[in-house]
Amino acid sequence: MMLMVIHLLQLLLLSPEAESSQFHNPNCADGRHTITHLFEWKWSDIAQECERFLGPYGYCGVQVSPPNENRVVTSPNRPWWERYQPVSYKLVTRSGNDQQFRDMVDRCNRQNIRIYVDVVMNHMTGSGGSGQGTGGSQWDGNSLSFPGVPFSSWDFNDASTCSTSDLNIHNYQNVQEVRNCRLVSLLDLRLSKDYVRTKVTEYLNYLIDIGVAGFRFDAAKHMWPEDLRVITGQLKNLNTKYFPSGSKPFIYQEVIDMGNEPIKMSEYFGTGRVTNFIYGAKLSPVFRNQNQAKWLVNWGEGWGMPSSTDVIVFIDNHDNQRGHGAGGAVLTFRDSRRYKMATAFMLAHPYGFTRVMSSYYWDVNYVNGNDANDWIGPPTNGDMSIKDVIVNSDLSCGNGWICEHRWRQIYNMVAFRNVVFGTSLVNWWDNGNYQIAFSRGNKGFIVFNLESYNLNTRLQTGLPAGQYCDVISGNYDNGACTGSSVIVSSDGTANFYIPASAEDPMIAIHIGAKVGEPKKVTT
Ligand code: AAO
Repeated sequence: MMLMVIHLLQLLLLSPEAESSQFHNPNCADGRHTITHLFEWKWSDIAQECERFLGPYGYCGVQVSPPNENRVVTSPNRPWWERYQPVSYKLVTRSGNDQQFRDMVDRCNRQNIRIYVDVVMNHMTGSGGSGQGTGGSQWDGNSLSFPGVPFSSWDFNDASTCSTSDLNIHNYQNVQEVRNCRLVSLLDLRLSKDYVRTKVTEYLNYLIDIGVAGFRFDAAKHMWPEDLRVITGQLKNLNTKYFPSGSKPFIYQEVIDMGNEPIKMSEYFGTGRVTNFIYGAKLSPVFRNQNQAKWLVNWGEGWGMPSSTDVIVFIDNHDNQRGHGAGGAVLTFRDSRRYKMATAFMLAHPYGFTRVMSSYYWDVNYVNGNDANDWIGPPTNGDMSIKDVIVNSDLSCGNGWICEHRWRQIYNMVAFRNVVFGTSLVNWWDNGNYQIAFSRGNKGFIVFNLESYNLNTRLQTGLPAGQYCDVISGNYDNGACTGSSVIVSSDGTANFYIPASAEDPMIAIHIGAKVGEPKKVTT
């Protein structure tokens, strides 16, 4: 009997569920629940942003561009994607060097802002070519030599593991091919080898020691879950200077699974969360008036998406905002009115761990339906160094940086999410078409009008009586609303008026922006 109990206990401990939870926790500081991707920012700018904005406005953390040495691509001239072609694991890129990276991690952690590193470990540079990386290391893509690590031809998949004649991936329906051949010709590391695993693990543990909170695993679909299991099993706990002892890194894996390929998101839950690309692809058409908003009543698992705690969610990412990766015509900053609404919905809704994209501007140039400028890198100075992020007095950014994370309608919804966190979605209302509303427990309420006519109706908010600031049209500052406000009566109802022509046809209220009560952006 005793033996049976022990056996059962062992089974429980070893079950995928028990194992799966350990890399799922984002490690946010208390009361914070959203990260932003500061795509291509310099470390010195991110450090300042943690201090002057992200900390005070309630963000949890930042996804940073790959910090390790990459190939210098000059044709085209310094595209953003050169950073997805590693040369070594030294921390030297156009975003900054090792010392600047450490300074950023320390300064951000002091503001309760976590750093999540985009880790490229599926491959090194594209095949062919040779040169010096951003840190001065030599590399040779013909002989497969990367002395900065060092990796040599032994350390890559080849004809013995990949069956296509040119060693590239052609057929996404063939699992072996997707995981053992080269993604767009990128030299595919043999992660089944102990030596390769050790080098990658050393890099991850180096970042953990510096104080990062977790990782995005780039191209996870192209790595075997078993290899990731072994690698993550060798990771250290997070640095106790910033995190409770025993904390595991947060891991979210880039797996594009739209349902039409054999590789499934669920294969990766054992080593962390996954990027849910279905989310932005299905939410964008709703906010483009191509699918009725009333259907969002069971948004989340009800739409065939994985469990809330297994995913990270976002409207667009650095790939699909420019037609790379999952595609799917997602909303972006270019369609800002609809984008703000979709983002507000994401932040108000309980499903998933949320990430806000923060972009830079580039001129699109459509040729046969594709953007010929999809490669353009971040704003640069004459010597191709990355431009500083300038911030204006109205909180917006200059120098070509879009800074969606600084848009009022977005940062106030980041605070909304913090304030209502842990409550369930109640008081769903819709007009049978494109007007919807819902409460989060008795802490927050949001209404959207996607119709071409005005919304003017009385709705149950679930909130205590009082005057609330609409955090979409303004802020709660010095005890007063700078935008419009909503009066909730003692029965919890309030009247809402949203003209179809409103700048942002939505209203959001929560108990952290209630007149007469202290302002709250975290909980
Ligand atoms: C560059 C050049 C290449 C050159 C290469 C090497 O552009 O011409 O050969 O250098 O010299 C980024 C850029 C690449 C760039 C690369 C390296 O996007 O253009 O190559 O850096 O510099 C797949 C992967 C996914 C990947 C995505 C872009 O599965 O992991 O492609 N994303 C990550 C990063 C990304 C980065 C890399 C990986 C590489 O986020 O920035 O690349 O480190 C299907 C598959 C997807 C597949 C897409 C695109 O998607 O399912 O797995 O993504 O195709 O190939 C519908 C379907 C959907 C389908 C989609 C598109 O929506 O439902 O499943 O259509 O067909």
